Amino acid sequence: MEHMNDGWFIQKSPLWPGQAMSHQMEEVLFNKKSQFQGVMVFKSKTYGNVLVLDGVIQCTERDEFAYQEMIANLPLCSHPCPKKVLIIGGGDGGVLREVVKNPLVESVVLCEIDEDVINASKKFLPGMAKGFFSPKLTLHVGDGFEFMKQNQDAFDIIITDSSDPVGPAESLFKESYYQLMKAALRNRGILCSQGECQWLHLELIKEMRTFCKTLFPVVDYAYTTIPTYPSGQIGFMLCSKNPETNFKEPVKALSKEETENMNLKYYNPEIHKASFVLLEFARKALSEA
Ligand code: SPM
Repeated sequence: MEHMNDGWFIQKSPLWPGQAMSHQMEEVLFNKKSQFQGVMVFKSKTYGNVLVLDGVIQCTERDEFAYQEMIANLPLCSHPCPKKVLIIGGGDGGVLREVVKNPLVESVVLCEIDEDVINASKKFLPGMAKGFFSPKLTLHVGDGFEFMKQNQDAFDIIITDSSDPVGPAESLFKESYYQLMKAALRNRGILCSQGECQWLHLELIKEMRTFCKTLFPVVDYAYTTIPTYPSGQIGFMLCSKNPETNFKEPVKALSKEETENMNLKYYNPEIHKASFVLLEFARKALSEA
């Protein structure tokens, strides 16, 4: 309840010191301490239903597409044949919903550690959770590290849709996790991971980019804008095992018709290219990394 005051949800964390964003609440729909974290869904006044884990907004019905479409399509449209996809995390189902839209994708494994997130999302975020009903899906409730140890050289694409680097997701921002993803990827595989915010976490992004460059021949960083994440944006770390990958130029540029048929509201080939153009202070810092 520390994040709620007088009908407002206040997003405070040591990860963004000295700032806090608030959303007016209409009703708390779900609130439980799961085996791993606090899981809450509330109905907001202007952003629809909102999923909160350990006091931090994960997605809102109004702006979730800005994140889910980008973390899914940046890697998918950078790979010539993304047949087998693994999603680590992503228990709300939104990234899954985007991945299964791609006709080249034949199968998807979603590995989420917290079943309470999946169940709450199915009930209160049906627009995101509809991915769970795709015949392409194999759902694995369990630990991503353990899953990848058992599944090496298996995937064309690995997407890590995690919460922030505190609590259950902390290890997903470490080199040992990227080593495991590298081993779980096929020969020319690509990964895309939640990569935090240029305004808030530049040191962490630099550190990650530095160790990624020791593991992969191609590493790049892109971002999306999204009102309900602190400072209004979040980034993606992209790595490829294929030295010929150029993330900035989609190998598969979706036509206007495909964009419409896939019901995309944020991603298109121009946004794909533009998302790698960094703010000057970040470009400078990362080019030194
Ligand atoms: N499928 C949506 C899950 C979202 N995963 C990312 C959540 C990040 C929330 N914190 C953003 C803070 C940015 N510094």
